[in-house]
Amino acid sequence: MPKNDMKKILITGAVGQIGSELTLALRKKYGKENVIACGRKTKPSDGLLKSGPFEYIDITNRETVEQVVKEYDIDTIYNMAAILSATGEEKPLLCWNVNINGLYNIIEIAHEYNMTRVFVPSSIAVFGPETPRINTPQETILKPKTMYGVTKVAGELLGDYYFKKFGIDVRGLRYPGIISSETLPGGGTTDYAVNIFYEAIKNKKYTCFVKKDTILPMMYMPDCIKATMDIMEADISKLKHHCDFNISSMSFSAGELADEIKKHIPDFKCDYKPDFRQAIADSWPQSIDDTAAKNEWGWKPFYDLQSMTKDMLEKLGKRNKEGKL
Ligand code: VAH
Repeated sequence: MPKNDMKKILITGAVGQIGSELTLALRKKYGKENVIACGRKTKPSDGLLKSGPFEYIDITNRETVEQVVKEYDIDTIYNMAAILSATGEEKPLLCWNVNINGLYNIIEIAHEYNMTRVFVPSSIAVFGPETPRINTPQETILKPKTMYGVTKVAGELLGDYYFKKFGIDVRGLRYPGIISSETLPGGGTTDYAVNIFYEAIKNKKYTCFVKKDTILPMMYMPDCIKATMDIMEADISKLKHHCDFNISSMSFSAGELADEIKKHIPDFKCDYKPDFRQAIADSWPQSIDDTAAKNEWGWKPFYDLQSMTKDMLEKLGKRNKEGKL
């Protein structure tokens, strides 16, 4: 298939943390009328609504997805709808239903309508305490201790199965924690790394729900968006992996993040009161080996802790001055 063979794209979870920014990036590249943003119930922002078509669907209800696929002649799906790790521990059945039954509907529809490609996000949550935590290998033990992690391992295996059995071109990335300035995350263990910026600007103080020395792999949203679009454009003949690429850009502790923010807001105070999410964070890697992504499709991050912090504080500071934070 030619490289830019994605002509009509459906993106689920389009009002979420990644989905809301990915929608705008896809519209910029492929044309706003060619990207159908879909959400389940959260009202999209005026900006998102103005940027192109929006439809309400529920990926756990196959008919609602199929209706949009037929109406817009969809040939590519980015399935960004998901229940994240913390919410998944509070509501494990909902997590399974959305992340697996919903995913199954998406992949089966892609199969039935012979679609060009499907993007299925995975996560470092596929790893568990038995996995080497430093420079975690691409091929290693996957024994997650969260329902979210279980659904991500199952999602990778389902995608690979459909690729091998039916030739459905399913691709996926093991996202680290994603930090962004436009849409707050919801229900993730890494949400502290986003909330800290908002609180630092609004209140000059933040109580972090993991310990100061908790180190996790993180990525700034612009790099996440680039990786997601690059993998979907990659030449399939060069890919040895499909649904489970490790990707990485930086790792830092909650304390190092707070110190970097203090370089810009000197009187910012951060204290630490770990909750149930500490155990989830402790089961995940501290750093990731993404050699496969670099070799197979040229993955290369741009942002580091310093440049991300500067950009985040500039963007949020501007919105705060406009009374929009
Ligand atoms: C979560 N943000 O915290 C997600 C992500 C690696 C973490 O998958 O659940």
